[in-house]
Amino acid sequence: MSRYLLIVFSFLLIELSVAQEPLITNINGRETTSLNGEWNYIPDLYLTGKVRWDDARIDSLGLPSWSFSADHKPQNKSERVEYDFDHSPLLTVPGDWNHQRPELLYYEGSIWYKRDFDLDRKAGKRYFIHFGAVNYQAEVYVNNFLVGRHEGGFTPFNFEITDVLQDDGNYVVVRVDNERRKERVPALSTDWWNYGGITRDVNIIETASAFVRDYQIQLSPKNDKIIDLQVEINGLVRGQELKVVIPELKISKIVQLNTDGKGQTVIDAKKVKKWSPEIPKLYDVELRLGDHILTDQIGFRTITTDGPQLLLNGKPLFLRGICMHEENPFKVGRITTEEEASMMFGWVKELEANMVRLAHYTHSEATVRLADRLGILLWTEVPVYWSIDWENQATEAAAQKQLTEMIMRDKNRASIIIWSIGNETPRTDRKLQFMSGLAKHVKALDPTRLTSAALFGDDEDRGEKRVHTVNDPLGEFLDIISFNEYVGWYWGGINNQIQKYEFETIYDKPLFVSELGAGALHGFHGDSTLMWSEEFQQSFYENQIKILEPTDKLCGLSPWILTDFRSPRRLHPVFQNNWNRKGLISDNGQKKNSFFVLRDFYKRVKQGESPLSR
Ligand code: GCB
Repeated sequence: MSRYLLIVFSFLLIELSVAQEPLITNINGRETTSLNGEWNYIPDLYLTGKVRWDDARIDSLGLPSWSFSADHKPQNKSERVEYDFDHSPLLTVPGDWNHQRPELLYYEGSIWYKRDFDLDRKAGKRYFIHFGAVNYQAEVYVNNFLVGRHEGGFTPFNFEITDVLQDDGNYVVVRVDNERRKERVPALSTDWWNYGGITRDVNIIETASAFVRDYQIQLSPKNDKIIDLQVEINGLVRGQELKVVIPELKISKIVQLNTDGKGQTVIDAKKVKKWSPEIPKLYDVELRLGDHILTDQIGFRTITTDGPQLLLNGKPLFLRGICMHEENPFKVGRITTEEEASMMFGWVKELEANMVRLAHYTHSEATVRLADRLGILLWTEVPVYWSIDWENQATEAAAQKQLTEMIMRDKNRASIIIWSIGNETPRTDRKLQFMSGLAKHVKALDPTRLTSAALFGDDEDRGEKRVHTVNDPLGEFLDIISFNEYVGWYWGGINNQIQKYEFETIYDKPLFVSELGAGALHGFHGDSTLMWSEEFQQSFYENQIKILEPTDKLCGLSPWILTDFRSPRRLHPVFQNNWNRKGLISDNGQKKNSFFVLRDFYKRVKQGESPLSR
């Protein structure tokens, strides 16, 4: 075989052996070593560290020394090596690269990350490297072995590394690529910053040879006196038994495991106190396998619909919502800590809201777990957004994979009531096929929650009234009919003309306004017709409340948006400067007039003083 063929063959073998590993859930409850902290990085616009077939050397089973994954150091003073992690600058993980270095603010492409780590390896144990999220594509090398590759910027993934670990001198290299591409999800155009990098925690998980990989423990959607439990073990389980224990309820139950490591049972839930925004009760739930105990904190509640009614624990519910990006306006970057999420949720509580639409992608697990503890209801979404490549099957597979990973990670979180499969998508046959497939996929994975998507409707004049009807055929496949409503901003005339609007849907299902909003620069004042003024935004909100309050079937709204956020599409040099100004709170944490308008409305709804009060 020629040298060239040998190289190609070796690369192919390496590529083929890279399988996607099933996700290990509940990282909090496991033995972990954190790899957060400072990582050296090399930006690589031309992929120099990956593509150099001409000059390759195969080092036994590892990758060639010129590949950045090798972290190769010159072996003598004459050896030419054209990269050097040790003298390269540092980025903090977790964190997007854009806000950490001015020269990376607009960077889109590949960056190589590298760090050394020590691990006290124990005999008989297995090790996995786990990433909370990397935007968008990650290629992970441990000790110069490609252990796995992942696509999708907001969901977790892990790879087993047991066999490539060394006693000492371990290192991990990750090539992160956030290039926007037509076939990706999202695709080329979004109204948010394309923050790149290792944006969430990195951990090494230590497990026994057989361990509880994943489980779903939720009230049965058919009978709320029963908890359904499904569990899956990774590794050989012959002869082992799993016990589930809820100490506070004095529940202890053996689960029989099949030879494929799966088991299921039902648990009596008569004594369970239900989770709700008012009393967000969580129970410690233990899964005991051998001498190992995996503990989670789980709340039990039902979320259902009955015609146009939305019901939480069987009682009518109105969603006093607000949308939120995963961005901290103060640091102008991705939220990476619980403190930052806590700051955002603090504002949500001040607004008298009980629900947040986490737009437009999966936010971090820490945020969702915090919502569980605070009693905030959540809508969570995948970035099937605007004009993704509907005709492309790889795009469809990528969307489905992101949905699967989101549901896998969060299916035990009481706060999440709605899985959203997308935002503002065209009404075409192909999109219907694509997204109805996603809706069915969600139901198959998790029948205990509701599905939705932010849809479009049509306007029609009916005498004095102008009626907006939400009629997207996708509604047939969804539990909640949601639509983004920009009457008075993007359509329907400005502000004071919007009073004759009415809203309806052709479906006998709850109707939800997933967005409404208008831009205003904090501190810029004028009358209610002056574009960008706080008064304009304030009167927009006042009018919205007037037109929405009489809406039949309305089960809630989540205006756009809690805080101003960065967007490269927002180019007005005076009023925008790369900021979308539809926040109720400015980029320096100042509340605009409209914050108080919405807060007072939500107070009224909460106190039973609005036709929308439930
Ligand atoms: C929308 C989009 C959202 C945008 C918003 C806007 O309809 O769903 O992502 O940021 O409008 O401000 O235009």
